Amino acid sequence: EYDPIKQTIIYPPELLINNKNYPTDSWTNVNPHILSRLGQNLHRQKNHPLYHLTNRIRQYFYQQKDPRKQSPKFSIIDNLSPIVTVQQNFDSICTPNDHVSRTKSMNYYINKDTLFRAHTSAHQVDLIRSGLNAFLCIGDVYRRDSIDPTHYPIFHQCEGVQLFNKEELFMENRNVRGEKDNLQIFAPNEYRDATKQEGHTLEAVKLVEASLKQTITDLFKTLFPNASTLNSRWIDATFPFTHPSWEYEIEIDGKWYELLGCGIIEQSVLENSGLGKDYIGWAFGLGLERIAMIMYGIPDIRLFWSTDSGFLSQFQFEDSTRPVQYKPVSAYPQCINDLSMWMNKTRIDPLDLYDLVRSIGGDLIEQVLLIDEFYHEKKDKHSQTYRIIYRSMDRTLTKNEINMIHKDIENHCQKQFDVEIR
Ligand code: FA5
Ligand code: MG
Repeated sequence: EYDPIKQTIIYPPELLINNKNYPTDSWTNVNPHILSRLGQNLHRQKNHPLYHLTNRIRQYFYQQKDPRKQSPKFSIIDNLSPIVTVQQNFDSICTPNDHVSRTKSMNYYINKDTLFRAHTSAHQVDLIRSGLNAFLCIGDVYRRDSIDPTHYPIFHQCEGVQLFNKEELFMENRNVRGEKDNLQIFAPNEYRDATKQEGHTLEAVKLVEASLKQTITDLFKTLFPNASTLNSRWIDATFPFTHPSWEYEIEIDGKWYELLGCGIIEQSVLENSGLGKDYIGWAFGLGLERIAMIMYGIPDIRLFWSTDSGFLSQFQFEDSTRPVQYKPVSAYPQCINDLSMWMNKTRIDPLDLYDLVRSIGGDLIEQVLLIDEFYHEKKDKHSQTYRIIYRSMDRTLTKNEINMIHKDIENHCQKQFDVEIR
């Protein structure tokens, strides 16, 4: 319910979301648009661009094996609920109580204790605590943010975390006599400055930083075939849960795009996970839409939510490594008409039908799909149903205009193929 005077939504005492009741309070600010998008899981929807992109990221990390076990090093988690606690989203990763990122104006709260996760970092501590030393966590995240072609209130992130103990970090390092160096992750009386946290040795931090940056630059080399011709840069950044921290940007047509945030995990975050004594690690958070927009040339972030077949059909393929460049579809509405036929003699080759439809409908035909085909024993006849999707690039077609073209196509089919229109 909307209160036109206060211009706010009036909430009932409880909200039922995903079969669970949540009490509302003065923090509640979720809206019907957000709730209506719940559970779509675009990243797990087959043939969606975000599905192809996450497949490619999975493949890249899957190749990295644990040297002792020869099994993949990284676990991949993509099905955690986006409804999290304030503890998970902020406290667990050491976000100060007065930090701006907690405000109502930046997040979608269900109530003062519960919100739609603002980032996949909300799951870092739980996943580390569950025993994972290297993982990806993929999911939808929610933010009240500016509205423009690259920002949308729901987008997708891929979190990456890798932890190292002393053996793993310094494995390769030996001195001139072939003995293992006595290198340490932690040292007492160390200081915090721009390059490292207090308690960490500089050599440990530099190795973790190198691993992080190498992992990310190699990932983008596999995602962007032209990576070597793209300019990229590391920008110093700040996050409450990493130090030092960076953002990674790439330049396209003279504009810089921020693709991710990352850094050396704050030791207090690892302490919250129960591993603070032995491990050091890196973490990153990729913005998946940003990467997919560049990879596929998708000009507007709203398109990821499109159910328009002109958009989705461009991503209908099995091999996620296939290079695709998105071709803009018209802004005018589609009109869908089906064509069902009994074939008196031989089955129609769909390619012949496509030709015929195209020759009559011209550029008003956006797509033709063979959506049903069977053979009827008793009638001894083939049946086919085609879905014809009409759309003009430059105007809204009238129903009447389309019916005339469709009728024309039916007449030509009867003449050319010896069929009965059903
Ligand atoms: C974060 O969300 C941190 N959790 C990332 C991180 C993880 C840092 C682990 C350190 C360690 P940030 O708010 O910058 O950071 O978002 C990360 C990425 O998400 C951005 O680089 C951008 O690619 C993408 N992004 C951010 N806001 C939006 C938005 N409104 N729409 C689309 N993409 C966005
Ligand atoms: Mg950022």
